[in-house]
Amino acid sequence: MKTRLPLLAAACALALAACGNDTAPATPDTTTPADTTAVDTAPVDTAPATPPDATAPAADTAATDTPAAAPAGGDKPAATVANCSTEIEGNDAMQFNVGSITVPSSCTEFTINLKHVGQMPVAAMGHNVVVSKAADREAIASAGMAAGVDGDYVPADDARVIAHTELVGGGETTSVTFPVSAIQGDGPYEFFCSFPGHWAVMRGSIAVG
Ligand SMILES: [Cu+2]
Repeated sequence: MKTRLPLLAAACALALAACGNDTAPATPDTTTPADTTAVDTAPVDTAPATPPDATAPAADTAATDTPAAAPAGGDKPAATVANCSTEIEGNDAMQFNVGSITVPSSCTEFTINLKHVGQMPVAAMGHNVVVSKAADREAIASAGMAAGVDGDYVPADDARVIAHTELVGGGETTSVTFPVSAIQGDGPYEFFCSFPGHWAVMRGSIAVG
């Protein structure tokens, strides 16, 4: 026993966290005898590190599930692609009608036609299509605010912008064509509307398939 106590103390010194927690609850210094029992039983009580462990992975899975369950384009359908081009629609409810675009690998260039099917003017509900790495979307949109409506809310001469259309209002159409090789690097890539506030919801994935 005499040898064990120093060992315990040493163990406690090493495992500061465990022992610190045990000693803390045994607050009253007056109840020294109680302390000893507390220390003895406490490790056993703390041992149920199992429940925290059990919850931790659960929380982790939930965390990873959420982004996976919320892809860039939400649950919107994939765009219809033909002849190395597609047409997507934006509306007055701040929505694109598609959530993803798959570009055929046989295409060397790809065209996105944007049709604003709403009626609101460009200053109030303008839409464009910007293609970039998903990781650059927010920074591009922030920088684009300075460009204003006349600058299509796209930062000028910004290498992060792979392609973009002009900004259009209700009833208008626009389009942009870009080399497919531009989205064959280190993605993932997205298309989004850079109108202030729209980029958070008006977006989807674009990839070469
Ligand atoms: Cu928009």
